[in-house]
Amino acid sequence: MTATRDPHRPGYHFLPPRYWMNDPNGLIHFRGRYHIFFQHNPHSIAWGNMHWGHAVSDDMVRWRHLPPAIAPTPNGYDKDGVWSGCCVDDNGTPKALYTGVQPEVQCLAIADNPDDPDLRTWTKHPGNPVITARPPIGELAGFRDPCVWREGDDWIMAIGSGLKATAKEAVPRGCILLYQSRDLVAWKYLHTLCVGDEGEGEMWECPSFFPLGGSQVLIRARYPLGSVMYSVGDYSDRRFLPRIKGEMDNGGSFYAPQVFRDGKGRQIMFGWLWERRSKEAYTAADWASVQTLPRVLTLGEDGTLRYAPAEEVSSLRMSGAKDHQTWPGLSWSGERVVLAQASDTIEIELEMPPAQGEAGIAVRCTPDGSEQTRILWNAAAGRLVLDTTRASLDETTTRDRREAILPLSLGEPLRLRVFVDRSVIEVFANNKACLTGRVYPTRGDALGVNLVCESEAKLSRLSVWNLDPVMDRAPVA
Ligand code: DQQ
Repeated sequence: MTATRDPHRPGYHFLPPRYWMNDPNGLIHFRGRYHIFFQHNPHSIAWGNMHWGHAVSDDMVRWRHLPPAIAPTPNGYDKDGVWSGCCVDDNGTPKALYTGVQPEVQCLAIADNPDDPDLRTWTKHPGNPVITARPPIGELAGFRDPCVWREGDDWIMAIGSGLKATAKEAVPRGCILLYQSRDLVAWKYLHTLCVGDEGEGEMWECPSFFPLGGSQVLIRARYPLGSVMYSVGDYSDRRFLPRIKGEMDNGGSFYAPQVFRDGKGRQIMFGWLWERRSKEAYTAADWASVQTLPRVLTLGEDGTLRYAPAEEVSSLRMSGAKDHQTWPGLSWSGERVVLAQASDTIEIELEMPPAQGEAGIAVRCTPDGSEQTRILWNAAAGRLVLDTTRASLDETTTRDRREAILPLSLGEPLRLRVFVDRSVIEVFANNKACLTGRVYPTRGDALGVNLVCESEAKLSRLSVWNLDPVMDRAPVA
C-alpha cells in the first residue's frame, strides 16, 4: 500500500512522508519559521535507529519535509540512537541538546548556518557527550530528554529520570534532574528539580518546564504508565514546588509532548499520537504515528491548564460554498443525523447546554451505526467521554472508553471543537480538556455526523467545516 492511499493516513496533522515517527523534538521558532524535529527511523517502519526527522513551516500547519537533521554516528556515543531533546537559540545560533544512547548521555549539536532558512545541516560538538554519566545520587531509572532554558548568564537543563526503590525509598519515583552551564558544553549537576509522588510513574520522560501566566509549569510523560501529567507551581532557588496537578489528554494515544515559546510569546505544545492498530496494519500502511495539532497553553483563573488549537489551524477551513455548514439551534431525542456523508477531514464546533445523562456528537458513523465514535458529555458528573468502542469493525484495533474531568460551572454550556482527520479524532472541550483518539473505520461510508443523547438534548450552535488536507501534498525537499 502506498502511504497516500491509506484511508487512515491523516491529512492535516503533521507526519513524515513514510516510516516510523514518535516524540516531537527541538521545537523552535527561529527567524520567523517553525521547525519541528521528531524521533524518526528514516529507513524503516519499526521503532529504532533514531534520527531527528525535520520539517519546516511558516504557520505550523503547512509543512515542508526536509532530510533528517541529526543521525547516529556509527560506533559513536549516539550509535544506538539520537533520542529526544530540545533546541535553544544561543545568541542567534540554534543549538540542539539530545540524549545519545547507549548508555544514555547528553549531547550537543549546532546548526551549521543560521542564515540557511531550512537549518538543514547540524554538526555535533567535538566535546560530546557533554554530560557523560548520571549524577552520583543513587540508582536512577533513566537519564534522558534534556529540556534547556536560559536564566541570566546560565543555561539550565532539566533531565527526565527516576529514583529507583531502595531500602530507604520503598517505591520508585519519577524525578527531574537539574544541571547548570555557562556555555552549553560544561555542565554541573545541581540537584533534583522535583520528585514525584507514589503512583506518578517510575521514570519521567520528555520534561517541558516553562513559565506561564505568572506560575511555572512542568509537563512530563510517565513511564511505564504511558500517560502525561502536568503540575503548576512555583519555581524558586531552582526548585519546583507544585501546587496543582492534572492529567493531560487521556485519549489513549497522546504521549511525550513538547512545549516551546514562539515569536508571538505563545507557549505551544505538540504531542505524539501513537497508533492503535496492529503492527501488521501500520507496517502495511508504511507509516506510524502523527503529531497533535499545535495547542496553545494558557492558565485558567483556577490555575489549571487551558488548551486551544493555535489560530493558524483555522486557516485550514476551506472556503467553497459547500465547505461550511451551520445550524443555529437543534433539538433531538435519541439520535439524529446531521450530515449523512461528511468529508473525512473536518472540524466541528458546537455549543450545548447541559442535558440529562450523556449527550453529544458521533463522528465517522456508518448509516447503520455499526461503526461510530462518540464524544459525550455528562454534565452532572462533570465528565467528557471519548467512546471508540464501536469505532471500527476491525477487532485488531484498540477500542475503548476514555474520560476526562470537565468541571464546568452550573449552567455553563459545553463548547466543543472536534477535529476529525481520518484516523485522528482530536477534541478540545471548553479549552479545559483535550481527548484525542485514533480510529480505523473499515467502511468507506463511515463519514456520518450524528447527534446522540440518552433522552433529550439540544444544541445552541453547530458548525461543520471541511478542512484542507494540506499534508497530502506537503512538499518534500
Ligand atoms: N522516546 C525517546 C526517548 C523518550 C521516549 C526515544 C519517549 O528519548 O524518553 O525514542 O517516548
